[in-house]
Amino acid sequence: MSRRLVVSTMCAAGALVLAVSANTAVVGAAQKAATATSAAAPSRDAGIRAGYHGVKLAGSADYVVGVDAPTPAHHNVQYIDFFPRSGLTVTTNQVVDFNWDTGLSPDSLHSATLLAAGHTAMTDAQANPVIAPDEGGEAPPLYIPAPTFLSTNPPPGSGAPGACGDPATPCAFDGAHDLSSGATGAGSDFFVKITAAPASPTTYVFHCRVHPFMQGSLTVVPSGTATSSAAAIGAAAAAQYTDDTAGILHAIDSANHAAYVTNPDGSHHVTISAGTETQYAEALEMMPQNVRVAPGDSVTWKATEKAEIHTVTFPEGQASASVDPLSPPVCEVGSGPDTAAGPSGCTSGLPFDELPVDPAPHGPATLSGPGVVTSSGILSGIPGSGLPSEHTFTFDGAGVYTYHCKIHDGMTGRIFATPSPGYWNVAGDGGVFAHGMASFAGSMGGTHLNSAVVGISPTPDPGYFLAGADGGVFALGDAAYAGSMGGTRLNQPVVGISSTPSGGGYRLVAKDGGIFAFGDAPFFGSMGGSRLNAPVVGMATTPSGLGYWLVASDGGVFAFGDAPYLGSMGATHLNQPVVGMAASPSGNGYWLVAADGGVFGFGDAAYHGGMGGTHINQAMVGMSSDLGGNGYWLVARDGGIFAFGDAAFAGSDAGGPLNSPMVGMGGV
Ligand SMILES: [Cu+2]
Repeated sequence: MSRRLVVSTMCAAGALVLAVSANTAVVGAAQKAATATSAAAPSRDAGIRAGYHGVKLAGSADYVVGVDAPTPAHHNVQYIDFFPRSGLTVTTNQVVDFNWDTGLSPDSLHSATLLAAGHTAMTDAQANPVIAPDEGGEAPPLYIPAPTFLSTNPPPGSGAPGACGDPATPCAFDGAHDLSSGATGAGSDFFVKITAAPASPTTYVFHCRVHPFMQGSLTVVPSGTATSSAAAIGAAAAAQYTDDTAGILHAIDSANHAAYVTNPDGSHHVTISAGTETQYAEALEMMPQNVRVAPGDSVTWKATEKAEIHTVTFPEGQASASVDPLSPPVCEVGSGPDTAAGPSGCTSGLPFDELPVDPAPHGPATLSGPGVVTSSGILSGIPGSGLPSEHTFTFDGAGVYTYHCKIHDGMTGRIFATPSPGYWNVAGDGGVFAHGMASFAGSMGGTHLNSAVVGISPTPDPGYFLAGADGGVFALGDAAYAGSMGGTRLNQPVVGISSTPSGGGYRLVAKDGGIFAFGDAPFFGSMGGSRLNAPVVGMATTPSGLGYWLVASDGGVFAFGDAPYLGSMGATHLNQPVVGMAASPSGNGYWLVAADGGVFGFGDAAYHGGMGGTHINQAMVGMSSDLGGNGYWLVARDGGIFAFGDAAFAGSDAGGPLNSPMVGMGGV
């Protein structure tokens, strides 16, 4: 086992991001919530790339039409949209640049296909389907016809007769023949010169053959008639991008949750999403990307998109090439098996005739450990496709399982199978006490520390981070150190740490609500610089890692990033101060715990009991949800553990002498 120990004073400050956004004095809980929400809003907007306006006029083009648009930060979004989709009025001999921005999702694939008069997206999709049954009962049973993906003319610079598409040799659109760029992705351009010269204004549809309902239109008017202004086209594209992006980020927030059900035998069944969509954009993401289970648990992926297909394929990358539903291009042979398309192409004159598609699942439904090669086959919510919309795998062996979609390679996820239940308690001197299935990965007990340890956050790798009041971070076990505030003067001491679900980063929170973010944990705002009624005492992270909550000792809750605000105790009289919080694994709820053991649940974080009103020997200092979120543990200053719901009691440290009181806990 590797053991990476980082002493705080040796740590250079990493990605320091201090709080600036919230600056209003806050009074009651309602106002706190409102402030937190408005503080969070600008950071979401910051995820939208500034400066994209759909127009980057190249010297030789009169107009630019964006094909798809840059993916928002931290996301893999493909826009099923042209920018603008609203009509463009042009005239004969003008040039339109269809532009695939360099910032598109790496999985984006679209054609810009201009249709002859009288052709519609629907008639073109019927003539050039995305996917069709192979003729003659061949195996595999489906194929993608070449013309759907190929350009109608040879590519520019190829020297072949009719080659076109660059600024020097734009392809001619005469209005009588379809003209297609072929399917392509980020960083491409397709220059089209309008040669159609209708006597009266005539509208032509353009669309994407990969996503047939992604469409826009060109109206060609006789010369001398007014045409669109490039500035107006740019403004329309920018407004459309803002709307599309807000829509897909909202859809991602709705889908980015794991639903846990605990079975009678104690195992869990988890349901997550493979992609989500709006009319104009698709999230090519496994949501949540990182999911924690116990060995023996099963996970169901739901693919509900009506315009996209996906697979869930283990492991990620080339190692699962044998179960890829897409195989290399072939030439169609009238009788007998199709043959591989060679460099000289097919007798049809095309470079290839079709791409075979095998939609079936291959490999076991139960994975004995990471490295097992298996695939769901093609999943889709496309109505009438006959394709299943969900698939379930069971994870028997402990370990980290990587997977992805074989259609969209960048659509990745991980399943962390960690024995459960168990928990770690941490004391102020850095001592760590592991119970149940939680494995001990080292501690700072017995080491001289510059300041007291204030919290622990487990990672899936397995291991955990400890945070010191001075902002020092200690990475133990396989937890990967990503920076700290040790050695930097802080306005207020750090009071907690919460790692991302991947284990690739963490955030520290200070007493004044300041947030310090490291590794793969983006900063989405903080309460640093705001006047707080009560000090911040704890934090929790959402399942996506793209949001977090802070809690103050008066029970006020502040939500940032994709963390929903679901209520607080800020306006309620409490017998004892709040000392900690835990998020429900769905991301749709959280619990607060007070020093007297009172527990307050919000959202889907159900109340399973607490110690409020009961005599306890020592004050509570923290809490943790169990794996399924149908139970939780509380830990007291003397190491006493109180288990509720289906969280199993796995031992405590009460009764034994502690060198230093407990300050927090983490569980699985
Ligand atoms: Cu996919």
